Amino acid sequence: MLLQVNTKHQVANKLVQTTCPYCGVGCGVDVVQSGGMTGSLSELKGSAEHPANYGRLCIKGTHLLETLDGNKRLLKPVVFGQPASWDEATSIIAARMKSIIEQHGPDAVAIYGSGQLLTEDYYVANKLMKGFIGTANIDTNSRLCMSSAVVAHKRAFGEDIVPCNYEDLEHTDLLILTGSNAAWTHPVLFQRIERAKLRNPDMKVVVVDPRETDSCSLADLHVALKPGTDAVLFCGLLNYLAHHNALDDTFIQNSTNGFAEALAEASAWTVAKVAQTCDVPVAVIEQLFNWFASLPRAITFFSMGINQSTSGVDKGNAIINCHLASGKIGKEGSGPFSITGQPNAMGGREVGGLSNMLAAHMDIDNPEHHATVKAFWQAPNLITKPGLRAVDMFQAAADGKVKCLWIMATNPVASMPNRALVEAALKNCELVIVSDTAAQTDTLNYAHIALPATGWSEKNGTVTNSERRISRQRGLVEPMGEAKHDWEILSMVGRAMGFEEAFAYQHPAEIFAEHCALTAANNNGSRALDLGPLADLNIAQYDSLRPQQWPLSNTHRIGTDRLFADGSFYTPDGKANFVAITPRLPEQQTSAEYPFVLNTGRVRDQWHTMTRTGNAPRLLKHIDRPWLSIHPVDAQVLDVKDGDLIKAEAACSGGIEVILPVKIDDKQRRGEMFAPFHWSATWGSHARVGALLNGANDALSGQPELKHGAIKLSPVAMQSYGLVYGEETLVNALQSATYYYLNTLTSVAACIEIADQRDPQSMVAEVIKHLPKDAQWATLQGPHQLSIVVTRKNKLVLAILLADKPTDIPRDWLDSLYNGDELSPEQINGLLEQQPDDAFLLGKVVCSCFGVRENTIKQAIAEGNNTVAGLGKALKCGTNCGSCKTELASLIESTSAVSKPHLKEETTNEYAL
Ligand SMILES: Nc1nc2c(c(=O)[nH]1)N[C@H]1C(S)=C(S)[C@@H](COP(=O)(O)OP(=O)(O)OC[C@H]3O[C@@H](n4cnc5c(=O)[nH]c(N)nc54)[C@H](O)[C@@H]3O)O[C@H]1N2
Ligand SMILES: Nc1nc2c(c(=O)[nH]1)N[C@H]1C(S)=C(S)[C@@H](COP(=O)(O)OP(=O)(O)OC[C@H]3O[C@@H](n4cnc5c(=O)[nH]c(N)nc54)[C@H](O)[C@@H]3O)O[C@H]1N2
Ligand code: SF4
Ligand SMILES: [Mo]
Repeated sequence: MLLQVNTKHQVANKLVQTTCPYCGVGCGVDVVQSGGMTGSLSELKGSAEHPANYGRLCIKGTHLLETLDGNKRLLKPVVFGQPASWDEATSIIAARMKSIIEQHGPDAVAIYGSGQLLTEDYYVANKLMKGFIGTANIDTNSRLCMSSAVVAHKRAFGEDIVPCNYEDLEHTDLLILTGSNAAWTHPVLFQRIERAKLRNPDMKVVVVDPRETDSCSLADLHVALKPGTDAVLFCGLLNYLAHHNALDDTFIQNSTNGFAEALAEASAWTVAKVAQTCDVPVAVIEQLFNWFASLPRAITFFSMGINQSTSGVDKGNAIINCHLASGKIGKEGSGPFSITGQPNAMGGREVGGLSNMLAAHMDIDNPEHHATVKAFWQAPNLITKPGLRAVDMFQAAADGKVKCLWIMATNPVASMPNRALVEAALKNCELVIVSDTAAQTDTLNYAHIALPATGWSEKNGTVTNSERRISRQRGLVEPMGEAKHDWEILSMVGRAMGFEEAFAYQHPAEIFAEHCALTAANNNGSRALDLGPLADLNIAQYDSLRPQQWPLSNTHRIGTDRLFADGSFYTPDGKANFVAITPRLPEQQTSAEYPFVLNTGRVRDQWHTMTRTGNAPRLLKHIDRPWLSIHPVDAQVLDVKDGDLIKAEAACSGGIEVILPVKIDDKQRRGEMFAPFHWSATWGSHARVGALLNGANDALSGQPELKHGAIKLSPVAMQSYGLVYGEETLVNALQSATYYYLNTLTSVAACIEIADQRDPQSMVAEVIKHLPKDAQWATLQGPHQLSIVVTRKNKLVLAILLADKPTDIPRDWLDSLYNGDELSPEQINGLLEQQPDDAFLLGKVVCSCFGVRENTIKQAIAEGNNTVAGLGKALKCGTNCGSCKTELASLIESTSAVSKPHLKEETTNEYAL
């Protein structure tokens, strides 16, 4: 009998593998594709065999498919406000750019790109600018992210190389997380660390962060240091190692330069002086130093709390110095581990996508490298000098020197410091081109030409993760609308500018092959980045490329797990360099007028400016609003309570008002405030945190100091507070009626939180003007609140719930009433009285995957389920993506009142240094 083959099923369902587009962990993702490239995607899971994640995903990765909303996409090119064809758009860009170059020279043109571009996109952008247009004015948001680590690597190792790999995290004795909240920002690595500690309970984890973050759930020690003092801490460690017989003299002798000078500079930093300067108890410092000196293996995992600093490069080298001195590098479970933020920041570094790099880890000022690249590209206009770095690029645009700025895959109006300057720069430019996937961003508001780019699931190419592993991001569906790939758009413009041959690409495989060939050109072992063995892949081989770690051996095509294992480095004499460090304070210092430190960063479920994660309602459940966290003692002094609005001002605000709801938080130091930077003007009338940071940056790396602003605060008195919830068009119509709003979208309806200087009663007239004619409405006015509930055929259309003080009405409750069912009279009354029923009083959702709420969890803990695994068994929470496990652990800790013996003491901290 013939076996019946169900061909329909085979065509319909295919398991495809790709890579998550968010963080630098670079997790492999499996998706079921139904109906081919024009079909649909479902059943997204972590790839079991991908070495970055072995099947795990965090919450952002898990909910990727929910972010692909076509309504939020830019679908057609728009040129000076009018829809245009691609030919029109690219020929206008080429003509305008050529005329600007003719009049003002190539440096009047700039590209501001992104670590979220694929390697192929990046390669073409870099080649076009540096080889053909003839300017190095191509920089990226990676400047804001890891440029300090790049310079620290180059100074110490001779090349921008991250020596460690993820497995090292599982084979170490001491893991220091410094300036990293990995539990929220690199969650899959954090899960790997968690598992490693379970397997080896002797492994020590130390968190160095002014705030007690969720990452502390795993910490044996939390060093809550005064912000900006990490270089002091690591200089002190170097000094301690020298005095405690913990140096690797042979390694220092054979493999390094400059030890004596570095130690001499660090010798002033005794434990007592470190403790005093970092404002941490002596016992805490001693414990950390003792562990580093005595445990055989140690990793220092560092991120934005180190890099985003005016002395970020020095901090990186202060860390590397300690690893070189103790020989804790190039060995399993040891090394300085700079963790990258964006999915392809590493790929960008590989192609040379920053303004001070040439290409393929080759240098602008090296004549041999220059000759190699010139010949390889057949470049008519190869650059001879570095270009502008991000902050300077926007300054140059504001000064009229840069006249054409092409912004690609980044949202600088929201994410750069000194928003006032960035806005002025874009207003001043003759031509602003923005390539984005989203239809609305703060930056698109300034675009003369908006170009729709393909996004994740459509894009096709490669990315490199934090451990140098190259993976494929595969095209799974056809581009939405008229969107084109970034490399395609750049190539079209390149051809329209007359460089037909150099930009004739038809497929990303051709670009990848060319990039790999360039890394191998005249290399002969002089650069670790040698992808030569991949330079001859054809399209089919490229399509089936499996994750690869570089450097690649010519014979075996396998990655070298750990670099520097042989004690040799990529400097001219093959030795690593110690760098003598004199710690410096942050430049944005507090003063009598601006007395508070502003720290900024990330939350667990949002990605940057929320153009993607903001589309997934589930990702807004963990935290649904911006905030400014304030220590309870400061709150008392400022006379503010949870939910009150507070205005933040900095010397550089430039008239941009920033107003945020207060969150009282005793997990940070007095005098220091924290705000997430995710919410932008697209998400709220006054959520523009970048306006509070002045753009001060590291002279060596150009990386801005985003963790240390100086601000003053004043409570904002409003007469009315509340929210408007319901049909999107009605809610939007009411935005104009509000002075202040936060904008969040729930699963089914639109919702804005508002505050207004008018009292609730006098707002009514304004509100009623907008009510739909075909609807019924009921109001209830009490002494302190006013509600309007609008229904159509008894179904909820709009609810306006106002009060004379901040309210906290659960969005989920409103969602459940807006489900298309008729409302009961009790439900309408509940709404009018602004009183949710019992089911909604169970607290916020902690586990978004299974919708498990805080109070349910606390109840279960009280009943004896005081392990994360136990809670998972009882309630399922934490058993899918696992992102909430750290929060479950903190709930267990706070609820069961059995706290770990953290080596922490109350210290009194003054505001000023
Ligand atoms: N959920 C989520 N994950 C992300 C991202 C996201 O947007 N959302 N973005 C990705 C990107 S691009 C990046 S760069 C990474 C960033 O990842 P992280 O660097 O982990 O994230 P941040 O929240 O910016 O900052 C980390 C911590 O630095 C601390 N810090 C501030 N000042 C100091 C200091 O002086 N010393 C020390 N030691 N610590 C300090 C802050 O309190 C904060 O907890 O996250 C990546 N992952
Ligand atoms: N205050 C403060 N500011 C910060 C930071 C901080 O800690 N504090 N962190 C800094 C850091 S580390 C980073 S990395 C930056 C991140 O800041 P941004 O890069 O500005 O943030 P994103 O929201 O990721 O912006 C990416 C944009 O590209 C679009 N996009 C997505 N995919 C594609 C694509 O394939 N092609 C194109 N053309 N567009 C695409 C998105 O819709 C979005 O508009 O923020 C920096 N700014
Ligand atoms: S940790 Fe999360 S955001 Fe980062 S790559 Fe993995 S799934 Fe994506
Ligand atoms: Mo970043």
